Amino acid sequence: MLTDSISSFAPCQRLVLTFVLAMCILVACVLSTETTMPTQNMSNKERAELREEAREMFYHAYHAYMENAYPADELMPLSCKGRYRGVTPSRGDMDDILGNFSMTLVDTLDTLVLLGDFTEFEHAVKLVIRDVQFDSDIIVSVFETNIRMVGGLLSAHILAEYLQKHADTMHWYKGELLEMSRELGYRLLPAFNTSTGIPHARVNLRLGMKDPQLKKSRETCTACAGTILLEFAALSRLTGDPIFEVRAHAAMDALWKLRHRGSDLMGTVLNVHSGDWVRRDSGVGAGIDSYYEYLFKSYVLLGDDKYLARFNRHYNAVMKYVSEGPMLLDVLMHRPHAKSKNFMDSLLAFWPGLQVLSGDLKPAVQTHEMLYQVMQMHTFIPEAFTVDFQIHWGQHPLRPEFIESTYFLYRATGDHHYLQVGKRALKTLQQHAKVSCGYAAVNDVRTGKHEDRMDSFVLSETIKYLFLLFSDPQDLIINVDEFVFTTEAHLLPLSIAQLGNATFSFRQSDEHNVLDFMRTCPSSNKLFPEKVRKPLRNFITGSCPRATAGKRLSALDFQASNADHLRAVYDMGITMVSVGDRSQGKVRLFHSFYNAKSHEEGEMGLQFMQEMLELTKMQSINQLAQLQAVAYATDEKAQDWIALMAGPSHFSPELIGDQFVQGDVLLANPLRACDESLENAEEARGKVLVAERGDCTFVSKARLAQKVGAAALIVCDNVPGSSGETQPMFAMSGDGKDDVLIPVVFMYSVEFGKLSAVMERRKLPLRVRVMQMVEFKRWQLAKAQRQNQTAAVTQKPDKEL
Ligand code: DMJ
Repeated sequence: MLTDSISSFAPCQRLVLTFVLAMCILVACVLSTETTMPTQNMSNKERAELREEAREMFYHAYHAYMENAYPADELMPLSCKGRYRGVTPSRGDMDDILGNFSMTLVDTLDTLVLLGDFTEFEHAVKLVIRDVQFDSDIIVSVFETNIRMVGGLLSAHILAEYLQKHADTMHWYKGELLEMSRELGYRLLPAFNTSTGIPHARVNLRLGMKDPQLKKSRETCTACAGTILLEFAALSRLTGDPIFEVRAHAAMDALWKLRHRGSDLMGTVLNVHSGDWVRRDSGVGAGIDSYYEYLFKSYVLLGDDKYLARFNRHYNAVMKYVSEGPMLLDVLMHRPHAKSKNFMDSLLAFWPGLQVLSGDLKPAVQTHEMLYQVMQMHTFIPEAFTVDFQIHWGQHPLRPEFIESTYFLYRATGDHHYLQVGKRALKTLQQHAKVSCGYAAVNDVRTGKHEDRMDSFVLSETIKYLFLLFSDPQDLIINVDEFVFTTEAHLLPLSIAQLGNATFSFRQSDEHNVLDFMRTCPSSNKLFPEKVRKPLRNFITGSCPRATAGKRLSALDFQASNADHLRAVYDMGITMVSVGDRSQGKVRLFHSFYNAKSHEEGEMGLQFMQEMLELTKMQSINQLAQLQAVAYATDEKAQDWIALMAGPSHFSPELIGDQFVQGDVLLANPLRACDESLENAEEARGKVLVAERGDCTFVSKARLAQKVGAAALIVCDNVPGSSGETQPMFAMSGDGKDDVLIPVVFMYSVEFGKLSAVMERRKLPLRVRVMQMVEFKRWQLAKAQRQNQTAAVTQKPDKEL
C-alpha cells in the first residue's frame, strides 16, 4: 500500500519521501526509547554549580573581549584581538553585521544585569555612552543592527531605569542609551523607503540609501524584514516618536500580503520594490525563522490580536506542510506538497521554544528531542544536517537556538531531562569550544577545528540561556516572566503595551479603566500584560460566559450621525462629551460598566472603546508618517533650521526619504492662482510658489504653478486661525489624473502666518525646503549628533571609568 501511494510521486520526491518516512519511524523509536528511560533528577546543589559554571563561562568570554578586543565589534578568540570593519580582512557579506559600534558590549549589557553584576553594568553603560557612535560610512545589515544594537540599547536602558528605581543606583543615568537607540533607529529608517514598505536588507549608517553600492539593492529575506517590530515598537513607545512603529507595522502588513493565498506559506527571499518572491522555499529556519517569532511575540508584547491571527494561520500551514513528525523540511510555498530540501538547518532549533510559548508542547518536545539526537551524534548541532542526520554543512558558530528551546521547555514542563540536556550542552562548550581567549566557533564538527570567531550572540544569548536554565526564577534580580525575549534574547517589558503615546488625546479616565478592566471577562488583566500574558487563547475563551449572538456595533462601522448607532453606543455604557470648539466636531468618549444596559453590553462597550482607541492611534500614526515640512534656516549661514508642518497631496509626487525641493518663496499674483496665468509668471520659475486656498481646486492651482515653472507649490489655508496643532492634518485630493509633477503641500493659516512673518522680517527672499517631516527630524538629529561629537573630542574622558 505504501509503495502504491508513493508511486504517484516523481522519482526524486519519492526518494525523499521514503527517506522521510523511514526517518520518522527511526526517530519515533529513538524518542520512545528516550522517554521510557527515567530521567535522572538533578539535585539543587548540582544545578547551582552549573549556574555558577555558566557565570564563569560568561566572565571568561566577557573579559577576553573587554581586555583584548573592546571597542571592536567582536573578539577574534584565536588571534585574541578585536575584529574591526574595514581593518580586519573582510569576510564578505558576513561582515555586514559589524558597524564599528562595539557590538559585543552593547549586545551583552542586559546579561550583566541578569547576572546581578550591577557594578560592571554601570561601568559598561558608561563606556557605551562615551565610546559608541554611529556616524560611520559603513553599510550594515538592517536586521542585525536592529536586533543586536537597537535591541541591546533599549533593553539596557530599561534595566538601567529599573536599577535606579529598585537598586538605588545609577542615579546619574538620564536616558542616554534610549537617545542612542533613537539615533540608530533614524539611521536605519532610510531603508524603509521602498514602494512596498518592506525595508532594504542593508543601509549605510551615514549616507542612508545614497551609498552608490546600494543602488542595486533589491533583495531581502523574510526574517530580515519581519524582525523589526518588537524593537521599533518599544523605541516608539519609549521615545514618543511613532515613526519607528509605523514603519515596522507597515513592513509586517506588506509581508503578510505576500503569503501564498492557497498554502498560507511564505518564501525566504523577496524583492523589496516589486514584492515578488525570489526564493519560494518555505520552512522555519534560515531566512524566515524570526519572522514567525516576531508575529507571535508582537501579539504578546503589544496585545494586537492581528498578529496572533497571522501567526496562527502560518503556524497551521507549517504544521500541515513543513512538519514531518519531529522534522521540519522546506517545501515550496506554491507547491506545498513538494519538499524542496532534504536537509534542515540549525537555526530552526528555535522553533520548539516558540511552540512552547504558543502552547503547542507535544511537537515541541519531539522536535527538541530530534535535535538532541543530532547533537549527541555530532557533539554540536551542525549548521545543516540531512534527514538521516548526516552532516550537510559542518560549521557550528556556538549558536543559542537549541539551548533557548531547552530553557523554555524546562520552564514549561519542569522536566529534569532538560536540565540534563543543558548540562551536556554546557560541558560540550567547555570541552570543545573554550580557548584561552574566549570561546571559539567550530569550523567543522567532524574535525572539531576552531574558527577565529566569537559572535556577539555567544554572550547575549548562548550563555545567557544557560545561566537562566540553571537559575531559579526567584533568584533572579528581575521577574523574567514580565518580559518578552527578543530574537537576540534582549528583554522588553510587557508593560510596554500600556505605554500610550502622549499625543493621543483619546483616553478614558484611569479610574474607569481599572474598574472596567477588572470586571470584564475575558479579563483584560489576564489578556493584556501586567503580569504574564496567557499565551493560550483557548484558555481564556473557555473560562468566560458566551457573548450575545446579536451583531455588535464595531468602531469601524460607527457613524455619529446615525441615531441607531448612538443608541447602541449609549446602551453599551458609553457617553459622548464634546470637547473644544464644537465646529471641529471633537468628542471624547467615556465608558462606564455601570451605565451599560446589561453586563454583556458593558463588555461590548469595552471592546468598542478598545477598537476606537486603535483606530484613533492608527489615524494619528498614519498622518504623522505623511506629514510634510516647510523648513527654513534661522541664520545666514544656514546652521539652524526650523520646520513648519504641512499636509501632503494625493495628486503630486511624494518626496521620499531624504529628497527635498528647495527654492525662494514667492506669493502668486493673484494669490488664489485660479486664472489662466499669473501676473508674476516669469518670476515664479524655480520658486516655491504660494497660492491661497479657494475659488478653484487644489489641483488646478498646482497645474498653474507647474505651467509657470515653479519648483513646488504651497497652498495656504483661507480660514483664519486654523492650525495643524489643533486640527488634524489632511491630504489634498486631486481629480484622478497624475499630471502634476511638482510637490504640493498644504499649510494651515497659523503655520503659514509664521512663514510670512519671517518673510516680512527678512530683506532677502526667504529660501525654504519642502520635505518629509520625519526626514527633517532625522537630518536635525544627525546634525546635533555631529556637533556633540565635536564637542566631546575637546572634553576630558570620564574619570570614573
Ligand atoms: C542571533 O543573532 C539571533 O538569534 C537571530 O535571530 C538568529 N541568529 C543568531 C543566533 O544564531
